[in-house]
Amino acid sequence: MSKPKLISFKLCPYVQRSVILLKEKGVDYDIEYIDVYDPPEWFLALSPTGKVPILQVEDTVLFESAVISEYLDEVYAPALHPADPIKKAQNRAWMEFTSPMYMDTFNIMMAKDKESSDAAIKALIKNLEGLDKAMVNTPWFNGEALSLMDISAAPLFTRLAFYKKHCHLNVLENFPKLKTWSDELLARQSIKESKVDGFDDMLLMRMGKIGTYIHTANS
Ligand SMILES: N[C@@H](CCC(=O)N[C@@H](CS)C(=O)NCC(=O)O)C(=O)O
Repeated sequence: MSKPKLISFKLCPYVQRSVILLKEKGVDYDIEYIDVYDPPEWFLALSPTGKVPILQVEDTVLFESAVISEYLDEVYAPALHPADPIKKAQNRAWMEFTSPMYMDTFNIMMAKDKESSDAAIKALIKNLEGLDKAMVNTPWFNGEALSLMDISAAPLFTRLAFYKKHCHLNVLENFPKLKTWSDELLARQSIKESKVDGFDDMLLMRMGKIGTYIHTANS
C-alpha cells in the first residue's frame, strides 16, 4: 500500500484527528502544511471544500475528517470502532456531536468583546453538558478500549487545556467526568505528539492579531 499524504494546517483540530489516528495505527505517512488563510492554488484544485484535512491516497483525494477517520480505521489495524453495529452507530452519532464543538472553541477565539465571548462560551458549555451525559464509561468513551470517538474528541480537549492555561477559562471545572477523560486523552502519546511544536505560541500570536477578548482580558 502506498504512503498516504495528509494536507494540514498547524492549528486545525480536524487535521489533528487524522494525525492521532495515523499515529495510533503506526501508519507511515507524509504530511504537508499549508496556510488556510492563504491557500496555494494546487490545494484549492485538490480540496472540494477548500478545507483541510485532505488525505491523498494514490490518485484519490479524501476530504472531511470524519470520513478520513472511517477510511483509516477500515484500512489499517487495529479497528478502533466498536464491532457491535448499534454501539458503532451510537459512537458515530457522538462523533458528529463533537464536530461543531470545534466551532465553539473557534468562536471563543474570534470573539473580540465580552458579549460575544460569553455567548460563545455558553454555547460550548451547553454542548459539554450533552457530552458529559454521554460519558458513562471510564477511562475511555466505550470503557476499556480507546476508540475513534475518543480520538474525534481529543483535539477539543487540547484547545480547552490551552484556554485554561493561557486565558484562565476553565470550562471543565463543573464536569469532573470530562476532566478525567481529558486527562487520560492529553496524557496519551499519540495525542501529545499530534500537537505541533510551537502550537501554544502560534495560537497566542493569532489571538493577539484577532484581539480575542479572553486573551486581552487576561493578559
Ligand atoms: N468539516 C470539516 C471541517 C474542516 C475545517 O473547517 N477546516 C478548517 C481549518 S481548521 C479550514 O480548512 N478552513 C479553511 C476555510 O474554511 O476556507 C472536517 O471535519 O474536515
